[in-house]
Amino acid sequence: MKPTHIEHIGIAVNSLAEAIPFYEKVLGLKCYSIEEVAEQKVKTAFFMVGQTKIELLESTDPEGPVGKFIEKKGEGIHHMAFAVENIEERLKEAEAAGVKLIDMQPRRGAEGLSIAFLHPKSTFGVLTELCEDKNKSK
Ligand code: CMX
Repeated sequence: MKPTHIEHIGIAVNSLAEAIPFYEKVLGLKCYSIEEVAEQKVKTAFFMVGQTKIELLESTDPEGPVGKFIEKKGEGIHHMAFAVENIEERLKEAEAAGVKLIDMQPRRGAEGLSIAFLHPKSTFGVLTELCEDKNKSK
């Protein structure tokens, strides 16, 4: 797959309002965007660290993926996202390698990226996301 870099690390939190001050005041990062992704039942906050982002995830519905995760495991690292090129091809490669796909086709995620998830049961317990910025690769 040869990811170019870690695009972001997703961290599940109970409350963006409570978590953001740690990233801003203690780590000295700037929250540059807050966005609701209704389809994923989350509100997100983004910080840039070098080439990589931190994505804080607050659930908007206890039945959504982050709501269920927090209920089961509590706050913490929720997923890791790799930047790839030609995401459709990368998904086919993952499937051919026996990895269970959550998304057969990429869909639109936060910041307008094309995203697709690989199932944590196939990726050694880490929910893994592939993402591509189609605007950048044009
Ligand atoms: N990391 C690792 N393991 C996870 C996990 C995560 N983030 N989420 C769930 N699991 C594990 C559970 O612990 C559980 O394991 P056990 O069977 O051993 O107990 C198993 O996966 C099934 O968990 P579940 O609570 O029953 O949840 P579902 O099967 O309904 O869904 C998953 C799990 C990963 C398929 C679902 O959360 C999903 O589709 N995630 C992708 C979408 C997503 O996470 N969106 C939020 C972020 C959006 C964004 O970044 O914009």
